Amino acid sequence: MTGSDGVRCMLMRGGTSKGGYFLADDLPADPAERDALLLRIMGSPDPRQIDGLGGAHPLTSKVAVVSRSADPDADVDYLFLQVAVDTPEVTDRQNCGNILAGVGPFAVERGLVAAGDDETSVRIRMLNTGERAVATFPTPGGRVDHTGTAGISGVPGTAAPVVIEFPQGEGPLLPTGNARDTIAGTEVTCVDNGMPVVLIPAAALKVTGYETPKDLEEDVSLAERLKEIRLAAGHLMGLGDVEGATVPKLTLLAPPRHGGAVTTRTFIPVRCHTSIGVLGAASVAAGLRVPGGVGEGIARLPGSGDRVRVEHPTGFLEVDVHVDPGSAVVRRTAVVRTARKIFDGTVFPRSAETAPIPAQRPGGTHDSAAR
Ligand code: NQM
Repeated sequence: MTGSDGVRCMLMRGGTSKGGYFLADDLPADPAERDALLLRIMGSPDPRQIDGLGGAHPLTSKVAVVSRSADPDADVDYLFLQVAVDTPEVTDRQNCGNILAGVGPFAVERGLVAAGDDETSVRIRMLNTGERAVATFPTPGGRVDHTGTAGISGVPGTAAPVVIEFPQGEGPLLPTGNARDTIAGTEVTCVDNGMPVVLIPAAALKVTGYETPKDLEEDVSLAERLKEIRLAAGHLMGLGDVEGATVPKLTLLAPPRHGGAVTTRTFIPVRCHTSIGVLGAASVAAGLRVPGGVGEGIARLPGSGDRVRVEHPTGFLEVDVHVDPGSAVVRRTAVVRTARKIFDGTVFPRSAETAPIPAQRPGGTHDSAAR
């Protein structure tokens, strides 16, 4: 399968991310061949991804591979692939809860799951982590309706709600076994409620936690501290060498400013998220509920109920999370997202034989024409 005749693909927004959704059968079965094809489809490596579907940011350079599940407890299998923007890398080492929001509607649109008359629930096995999710969304008259009145921070306008429930996970919430660890001289809480995340008080890194993502990304000494913490945390969290990996994420914590529980700035892991990932927020919310964690004294948790409002650079994300206080076991996590089909059709990958084009040519014909 070279892709020269094109590949069936649906471009969808899932939560605050965007990516190509594919049936597994429409892609090569061999992971190396599949990844090489996806790089050409997304236009990587290239900081602008000018020759592909990617949007020149990790949040818009994502792929969902979906198939019928052989597991009797799941309807479909979902494999998430992060396609790097400016390096030739595709990784399955992380999951993505935003792209997950489009998986149920996509499965119905592709005929993998029959739609209910009013709404449909799709049981999803997430192959990256082995965890499960159930997505419920409106299907009036047996068809997916992407329109609706649900709004989420970071996305203009409204769309149909996708309610995602995560049952109790099997892995430990605290991968190091501790509510607090000291890494590179900084007290952190390492947590995993679907996404490995290191919680760090912003003040410990001499920032306020209210800066813009751009300002934080430009802070070279902050980047160095974060990298040092991340590499050490990777080993402590049992993830091994995370030098080239996209996990763990790093979330800076500061007191809330808009009525929520906490302010966050999340590094994924180098770029700073313009909002926050779904599973990232689920991990933050669960981590704040851990007695003795670094969120104590920073977060303002509601006195009752499971809802935690996680503030981020473009608004907030609400997560329902129930943590058993004694055992630090997460019993249930749920979020509301929206997703939307943007186009459905055939994507034509860049040719495999194309040689890299020099950025500037003598005489600069292309560049000067563009100016
Ligand atoms: O944490 C970005 C995103 C994500 C991941 C990232 C996500 C999640 O916003 O569930 O959704 O952390 O790389 O798409």
